[in-house]
Amino acid sequence: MADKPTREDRFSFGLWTVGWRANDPFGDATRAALDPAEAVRRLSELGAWGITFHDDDLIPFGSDAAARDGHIGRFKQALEETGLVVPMVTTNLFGHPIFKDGALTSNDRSVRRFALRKVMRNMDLAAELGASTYVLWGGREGSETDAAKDVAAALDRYREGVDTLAQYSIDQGYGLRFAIEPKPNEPRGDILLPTIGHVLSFVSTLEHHELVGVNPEVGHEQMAGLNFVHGIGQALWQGKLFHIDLNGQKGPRYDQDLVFGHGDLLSAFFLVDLLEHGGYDGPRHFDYKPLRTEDTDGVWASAAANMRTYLLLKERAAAFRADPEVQAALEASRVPELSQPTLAPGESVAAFRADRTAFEDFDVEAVARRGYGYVDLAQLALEHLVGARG
Ligand SMILES: [Mn+2]
Repeated sequence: MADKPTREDRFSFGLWTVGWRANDPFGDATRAALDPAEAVRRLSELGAWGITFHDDDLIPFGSDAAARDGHIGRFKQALEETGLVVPMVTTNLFGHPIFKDGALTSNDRSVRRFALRKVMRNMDLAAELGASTYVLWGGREGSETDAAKDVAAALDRYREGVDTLAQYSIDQGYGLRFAIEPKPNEPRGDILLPTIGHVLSFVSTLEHHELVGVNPEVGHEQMAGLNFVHGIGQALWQGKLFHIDLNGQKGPRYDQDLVFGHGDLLSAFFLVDLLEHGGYDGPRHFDYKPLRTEDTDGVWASAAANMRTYLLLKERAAAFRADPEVQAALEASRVPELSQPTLAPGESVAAFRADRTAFEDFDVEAVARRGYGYVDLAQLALEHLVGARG
């Protein structure tokens, strides 16, 4: 069985996750407010490594300077006591009515200017607390009717906004990297930069593109019917997986934010396998919501469940990789062969065209008849996942 989580596992949680009071569009809060310092202490006891927050999670919107200093001071004291770190910070650009038409892409220019200043103020705090990643989730950047938003102009403003923030980090020497979080819808009817692919493409147009990557969330891609593991595979391939939001989701529906693995377990298994063996060394950040049915004890049980599930899947993925039967099945399925370039080293296009074995003399029918054995491979993975094999 998996060990207890330690700081080396680099598990982090949003303050808004364990602190969610469980108010939803149909009902009131079911839990009392959680003191951020208490969140730090409890997460530390459970073996977490880091805590993240939106400005308004820590400092209620509209707090005066004295109240703001008090909130930050108590939080910092808890961090010092526990040794918990703040690897990532983000901005709430969606809660207050001022952002009802978006922030960086609001049609109202004064709202865009206010939003940029709100982010910059929180970047100052992020740098002070030693954060290295700044997440941008544009939850209100979008529309409900296509009449309302000039998408090209909105993307111009989005780009201007991210370029301005990146320049601010450079000028201040903050060394922050930015991670844009895609989501297809909710709270807006349609959100700009809805998927990992949209973000990766957008980032390539930025002035400081090297400082900007993606923060994909399991449920957000699945809401769009997409394969999260493939999305993460491409983000890693492009060197753009700057951060990740782990949670659970049961297919295309509202954003469930379930405990990691409490949605599509098989996908969670392959995701952990990819993160552990695919070269990702960033935080394992949980962005989930404790079920509305749970009391305070249930909140901490759910936080522990996220980490335990990850560690169990990590253990299962390692056993899968180490199993000689799996290695033979991978060979039989030609999985390693995909890493072999299609052309030979130094082979010219002319030489390739002259190779009759590639085309004219190629036994198309024989190769077409050959099975790939992927079902065996999938079953081996499933058996490791459920603990039926070593
Ligand atoms: Mn979500």
